[in-house]
Amino acid sequence: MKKYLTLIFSVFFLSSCSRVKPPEPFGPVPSGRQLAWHELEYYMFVHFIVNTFTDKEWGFGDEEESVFNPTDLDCRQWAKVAKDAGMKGIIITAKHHDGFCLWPSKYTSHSVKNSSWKDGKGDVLKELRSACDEYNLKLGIYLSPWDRNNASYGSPEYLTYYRNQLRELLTEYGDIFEVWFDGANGGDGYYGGTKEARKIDNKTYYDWTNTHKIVRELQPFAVMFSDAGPDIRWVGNESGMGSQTNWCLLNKDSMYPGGDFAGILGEGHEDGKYWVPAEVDVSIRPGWFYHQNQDSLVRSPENLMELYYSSVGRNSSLLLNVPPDRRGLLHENDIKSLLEFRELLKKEFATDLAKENIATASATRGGGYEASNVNDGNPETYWTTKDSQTTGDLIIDFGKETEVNRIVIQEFIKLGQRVQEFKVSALSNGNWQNLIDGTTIGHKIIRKFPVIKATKIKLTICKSKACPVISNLELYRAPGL
Ligand code: FUL
Repeated sequence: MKKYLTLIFSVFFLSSCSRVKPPEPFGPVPSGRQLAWHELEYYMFVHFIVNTFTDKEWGFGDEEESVFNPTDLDCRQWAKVAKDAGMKGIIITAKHHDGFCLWPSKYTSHSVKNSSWKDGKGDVLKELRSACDEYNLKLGIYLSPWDRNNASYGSPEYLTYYRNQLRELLTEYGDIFEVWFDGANGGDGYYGGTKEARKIDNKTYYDWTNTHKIVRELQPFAVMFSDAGPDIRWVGNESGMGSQTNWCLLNKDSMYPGGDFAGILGEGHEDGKYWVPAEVDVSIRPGWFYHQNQDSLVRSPENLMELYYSSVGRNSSLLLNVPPDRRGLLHENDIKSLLEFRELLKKEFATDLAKENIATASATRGGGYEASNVNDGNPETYWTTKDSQTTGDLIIDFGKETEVNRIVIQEFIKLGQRVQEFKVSALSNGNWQNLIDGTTIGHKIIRKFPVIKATKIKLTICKSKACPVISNLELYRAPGL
């Protein structure tokens, strides 16, 4: 008995001596649903509605339901392509500004139920749900707040309609990972035949607080996107450009969808009170909807790679739109580009040169927070310093001359986003050469630099709001220079 007690005591004593307390979280931190979203990084947007058949980008709202008639609609093809392309989910325009619904909503006749597709018995949402399940993809919905078809748009009655539709989508189609609230509103529309311009006050009309409650209640794990969050923010442009300085933080209290905030959404707010990371939404074609005359204008695999660097590589996610054609299929040109891009990605990040090599740091917190945590492949471990220290060097020693031209860096964001300035340098021919000057890191950044033969690579944290907490560092020799 005594032997056991001594053993238990010594194990307890030793482990409590060697265990050092982790840093306290600093500033806002991501919620569980936001953390899960950060992991997705790359997913598909699907713009498909009456516009696909009328060759428009914004339908007026007066389109006959019969216009919607895909000859060969196959959501399994979309899902297979998304999966093969390396994407983690699909967000579909359940309803765009024209008001037509891809599911047989109880609250309107303006939907697939009055189209000629499947004699009005079809439901695109249902088909997409089962395709996503088959290919293990997440499903998200875009439900346009602006509705150019609905007669009550602009009155309080419309809000009830909108929320009823939201409830339908959030209760009848399984788990939804993201709900996309678009801020666009051009004013004029069909509006039940009145064909007039209707102005609403973006700030007050939609009473977003109460709409958000519905999402939280029915799909507690879904993140909500808009210009102003609450969970995920627009990046401020539709050209695929994340900002190099990119805080996951936002002072969103006085912000709302459709407001004039594009200028600040890229960088976010360094002193932001809320965790609201950026999502880059961009189309693989010039338009959001399919237009045959854009078949030759599909982004090349190389161009998609640039988008990847300017989104995922800049602490954002990439929501890439791939619009189905009039058959209801993703077009061959788009598929080719997506799959070739996937191959390029594999080659770009083929072998992590930091892994298996020795990582050291100018200082550590000790007791489990050593430099070796940044290249152990475990996202839950990290290198950090004592609380009083907000700068430091992290060095990967190759042990021999090694060519390198890419770096991936991740902060352990569960403890907040901290780093304000960093640089990367290389020990080459006995001298330290500066490769990169940077600002924020966050969930992930990926940076390019010209190929250098180095024996060591050093990440210097020059300025941080609190002790830096780095969970991952990868190095690559990508093809080319
Ligand atoms: C915009 C819309 O007006 C476009 O049609 C598209 O849906 C894009 C993603 O958001 O605000």
